[in-house]
Parts: sequence; structure tokens; C-alpha cells
Amino acid sequence: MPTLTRRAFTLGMGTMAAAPLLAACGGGRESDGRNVVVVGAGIAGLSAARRLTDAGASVMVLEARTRIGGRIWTDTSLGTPVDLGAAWMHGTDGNPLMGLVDEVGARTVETDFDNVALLDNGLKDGAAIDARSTAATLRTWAEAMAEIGPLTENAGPDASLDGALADVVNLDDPLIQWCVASSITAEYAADPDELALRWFGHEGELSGPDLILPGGYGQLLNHLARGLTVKLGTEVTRIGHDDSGVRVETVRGDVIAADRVIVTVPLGVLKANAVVFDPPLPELKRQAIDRLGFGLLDKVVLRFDEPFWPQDPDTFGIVGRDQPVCDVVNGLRFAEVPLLVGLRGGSNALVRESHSDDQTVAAVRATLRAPDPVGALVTRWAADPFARGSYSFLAVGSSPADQRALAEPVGGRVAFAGEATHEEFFSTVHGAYLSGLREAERILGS
Ligand code: 6YU
Repeated sequence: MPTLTRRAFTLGMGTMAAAPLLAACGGGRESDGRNVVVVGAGIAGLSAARRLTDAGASVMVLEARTRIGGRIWTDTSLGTPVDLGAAWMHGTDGNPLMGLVDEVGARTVETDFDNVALLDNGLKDGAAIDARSTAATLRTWAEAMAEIGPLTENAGPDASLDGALADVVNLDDPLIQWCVASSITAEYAADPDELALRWFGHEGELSGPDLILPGGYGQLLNHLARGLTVKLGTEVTRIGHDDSGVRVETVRGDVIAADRVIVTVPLGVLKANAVVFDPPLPELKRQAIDRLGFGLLDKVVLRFDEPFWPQDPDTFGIVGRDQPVCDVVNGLRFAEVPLLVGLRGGSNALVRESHSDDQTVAAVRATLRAPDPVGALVTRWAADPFARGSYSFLAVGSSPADQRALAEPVGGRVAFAGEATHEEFFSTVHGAYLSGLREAERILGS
């Protein structure tokens, strides 16, 4: 068991001051090779820690934030659980998260992104674009995407989605601009000119509906984390390793020795070199970190006393490009209080992260023709030092080989997990979860 000079924070045992620690895993006795430090208490780190702990390994999770969950963050300050990061379970068939949902007994609600009303003039007084043109827009878009499919096969490494799009749709059409903003920029958290044409649409997709958890994704995290040793408020700055083991250093200068470490910090944190590796990471992994994309999806959540919009549909699409939000998810479908959840992605979202909350709310209100909300939440995932963005994508010049290189352990002692390391299901919660299990199994099997 890792030995600490001060008691480690065990979830469920109360709040923890960010206490200094100086620790040696397995210090003074023969190590069985299963003293493991996990860096990051997002779902990848927690799934790895859960699997290893259940198999009898000695595990300590070090988390920079004062909460678990990372890019899963269920906030309750608006009087109901609201997911400020991941919200949907994408697909149910074979989704490993369904097991957690069942164990927790969590309620789920199906949503359908095609159940959308397009708005070109607000929600209250303006006219929604009629259902026929919405259906026609979705059909045109689906046909255009079907045309892009074959173009990806022969695309060179430097080709972006942008050029191909211009060939198959009219990018001056405001309805098509919404399609691009919603089903490319918000979906992939990247602008079309950043996405590699060669790999567009090649990611794995689980079948079955998209589900929202009205009680929040955090329920699954808390369940996964029960009884694990998690040190909150503990930012890791340096990871040294050699034949004898690993040394994990924190921002306070404390050092934890262990047999192995699993690094699950987001790709954005790796890109920023916020964790120093000694010796430095191999060239192939460094190149993979540089080449892969790390994009941005932000949310603007508005809470009202009374709904002023219809119960149906699941989402409202805001017609045009560079709108303050491109999609507005209808909270009446899942929340206990009247909520609207705006989404915006890519460079549009990045520019808007510098706007104040008041400016942001005013812009969304004006677009929706909404009354004053009684509460609001605005995310800034790019500015968050422990995320530096929302999720990974295959950028122009990158390929799935980079995802494999990112996932490759270093020196038999430093393993890597997290959504960006999952070749099939990158950018998702289930991909992150599976990547944690993958690295736990690798250690248990070694
Ligand atoms: C999904 C979804 N989803 C929205 C938004 C975001 C993401 N995703 P973590 O970062 O969690 O953990 C690492 C930890 O490391 C973390 O706790 C850090 O604090 C810590 N750390 C960092 N540095 C450290 C250091 N130095 N020392 C110690 N610790 C350190 N995924 O499946 N469904 O709905 C969404 C969404 C705003 C930001 C998402 C979604 C991505 C997931 O959140 C993500 O993959 C995993 O949580 C990552 O877990 P992890 O463990 O790898 O990393 C017609 C039509 C069109 C439709 N249009 C609609 C478009 C919108 C559709 N998409 C919506 C997506 C959403 C809402």
C-alpha cells in the first residue's frame, strides 16, 4: 500500500485540505510491481483505479482539481443537476457505461438530434422555420455527407474537410451554415478546415439512442470512485522513471514513488507541456501529441422561472454561422426546472470565451428573444488549465497511428489513458472509460 506521511483522502471520508505529502509506494518492502499512481480522476483514471483496486493492486489517484470527474462535471447551482461537460451517452448497444447506469439505478432519457426545430428569429416572437424546410435541410445535409464518404478514402494527409464541403453543399445558405456549425463544429469541437478529410467520419459509433442522465453524469463517477484513494488538489508537474520505478512530483514539490504510473491528463494538458517527463517522451509520442487536434465545445446554460418555449422538440437549431450558440437543447425534456442549454464549438466558441458572462447571456438572450433568466452558467473549457479544451479530433496531418502512439506505454512503467488514446471511441466518455480499463489490464497482465 502506498504509505503517506499524512492520511490520504478517501472518497466519502469528508473534505480534504490540500495537505503536503511525501510518499513511497511499497517503501521498505519487496514490491509486487502493482503499486500504481494514477494521474487524473476523470473517468479514464477512475476506471483504471477501480479495476486495479478491485484486483488487489495498491492505487493512489492524484487529481489537480478539488473535485473528481474532469470533463464530466455535474453542477447543481441552478437547482437541478446540469452537466457542464459531457452530457450524452452516445449509443446504448455494447456501451460499457450501461453497466454503471444499471448499478446506480440512474434514470435516462432518450434524445434525438434529428428532432430539431430550426429558428431564424428567436423562440418567443420569431417564426421557427417550418417543419418541411427543416426536414428538407436535414435530407440535403445527409446526402452531402454521403457524398463526402467516398472522398475521404483517397484524401491526402494535408486535405481538410473544408474543401470537400464546398464541393457538395452551398456554404452561403444559412440553413447549411447551421448544419456545419451543429453537426461538424459542435460535434467534432473543430472547424472544418482543422479536420482531416481522410479520417472524417471514420470513428466508431455505437448503435442505439443517445441518452441524457437527468440526475447528471456525476452519479456514475461517484459510484466508480467509491472507496478509492483519491488525493484532490494535487497537481502533478513532473514524472521521472527508470528501471527501478517512477517518481511522481506535485506542484508543492512532494514526491510519490511507485512501480508504475498511468497518465490520464487531457491531450490539451500534454500539448501545453504542463507535465514534464524525465526522460523526455519518445519522439513518436511527442509528434502524436503535436499532430492530434484538441478542440472546443462550450455551453451556455440559462434557467428560467417559467418555460416560454414548447415541450417538443429535443433541440432548437440557430440558423446561420457564428451565432452565439448553434444548438439549444430543450431542458424541458430532462430537467426538473425550465432550462435551455446552448452549445457552441470551434473557433467561434474560442473567441467567445473572452466575453464576460453578462455579455454572453445578453447575446444568447437576444438571439432567442428570451426574457431575463433567473440563473446562468457559462463554460470556458479552453481557459481551464486542467483541460485546455474539450476533446480530441483527427486534425489535418494526423492519423489513427498518432492515437496508437499516444496510447503506447513508455519504458514499461509509464502508461497513458484518456479519451484521446482510444482509436475507435476518442472524444467520448465510453472511449475514456475503456482506455482506463485497457491500461489497468495491461498492468495486471504484465
Ligand atoms: C460524451 C458527451 N460532451 C461536452 C463538453 C466536454 C466534453 N464529451 P478528463 O479530462 O475527464 O480527466 C483528466 C483529469 O486529469 C481531470 O480531472 C483533470 O483535472 C486532471 N488533470 C489535468 N492535469 C493534471 C495534473 N497536472 N495533475 C493531476 N491531475 C490533472 N463525451 O461521451 N458525451 O455528451 C460529451 C462533451 C463541453 C468538455 C464532452 C462528451 C467528452 C468527454 O467529456 C470526455 O471524452 C471524457 O470525459 C474524458 O475523460 P478523461 O478521463 O479522458 O479526461 C443534426 C444534429 C447535430 C447535432 N449537434 C449537436 C452537437 C453536440 C454533440 N456533442 C456534445 C458533446 C458533449 C455535450
